Amino acid sequence: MQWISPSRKQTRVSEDRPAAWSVEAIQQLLDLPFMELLWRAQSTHRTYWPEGDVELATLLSVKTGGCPENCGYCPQSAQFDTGVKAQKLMSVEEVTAAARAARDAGATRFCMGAAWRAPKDRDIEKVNELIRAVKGLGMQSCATLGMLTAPQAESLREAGLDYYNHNLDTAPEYYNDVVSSRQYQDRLDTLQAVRAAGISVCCGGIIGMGEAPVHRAGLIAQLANLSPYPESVPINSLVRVPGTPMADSEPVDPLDFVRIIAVARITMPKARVRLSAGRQQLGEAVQALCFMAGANSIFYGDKLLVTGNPEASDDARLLEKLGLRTTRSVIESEEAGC
Ligand code: SAM
Ligand code: DTB
Ligand code: SF4
Repeated sequence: MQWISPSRKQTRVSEDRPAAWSVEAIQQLLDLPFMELLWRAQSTHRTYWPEGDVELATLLSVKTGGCPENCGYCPQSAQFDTGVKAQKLMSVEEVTAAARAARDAGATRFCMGAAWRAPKDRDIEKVNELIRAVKGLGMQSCATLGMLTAPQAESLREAGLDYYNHNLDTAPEYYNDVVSSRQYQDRLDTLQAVRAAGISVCCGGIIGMGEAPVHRAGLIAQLANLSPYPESVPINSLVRVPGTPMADSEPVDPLDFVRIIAVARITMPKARVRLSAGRQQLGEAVQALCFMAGANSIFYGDKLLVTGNPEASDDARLLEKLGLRTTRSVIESEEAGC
């Protein structure tokens, strides 16, 4: 069974938004009184996502650590001493077992992450086998492997890849404070190759890296102005990992984080907005506000790539407490004709 019923298929739209979102317009939304902002975001959410379901996506680091890039937030960069042990690409058997366990625990999407700057063509061949294995289990597949060439993106698409995750992370003006081993344009080029290959785009960013409010608005403007905007938008709160240059960053004000989710929902109404890294620090009440603000996807499973995530059983309990249904349960009731 495929966990995508016809009514859940993502339609790509660009017409339900202004021609371009200015950073000022986004900043004005972010500065609204909190209740006004939440009301607007929840109204948009109800209009575009009447089922109100929450997608469960499970992450697996299929190739860990030893990355030559210097992204200041990342525990997997070889340039920082974070204690992460480098591991080579996992086998098809190992990945299949993990994907099957994720599916059996309720996930509908399986996301494979690799700590590469850019994969080699022979790496793509191996990842294609992993994609075919995940697709064989009836799950949506997602991969995040670093920069891609156009032929590599096409090869991934031919293997059945549904989504490619490649984050812009922050506003262009703040990017050089985050990473110096690549340029913002490199990210945009890969996103373009992914789009051209017909793969759905998963693209978001990180809040809490010392950026100013205008940079947060700038990130959302960049995402919302992609044409079309991404089908999935992961919003991460920085996980401050000892040994990374950003380990001592000021923690994000939780209500400011909720505001970012709300503005992502308003500006990209048809996207799955994913409440991503950093949920362990948010607590249940703030996560509930994020769902109110329009988050409708989470990473599900006790690990992100190398850092922790809430236990699946705690997430299941939270969704139950809030009366929120998972995408899987909505699809199953549709199929049963309920
Ligand atoms: N190497 C590939 C790349 O950079 O595109 C894929 C893996 S990379 C770990 C995927 C994304 O994870 C990054 O773009 C970043 O947004 C997010 N990420 C990494 N470390 C993080 C952290 N400490 N806190 C929050 N998000 C993080
Ligand atoms: C995304 O936006 N967040 C995920 C996923 N895409 C690949 C990664 C979060 C990583 C958090 C730190 C870690 O565990 O490495
Ligand atoms: Fe490498 Fe990706 Fe980590 Fe940057 S975010 S250091 S590219 S694994």
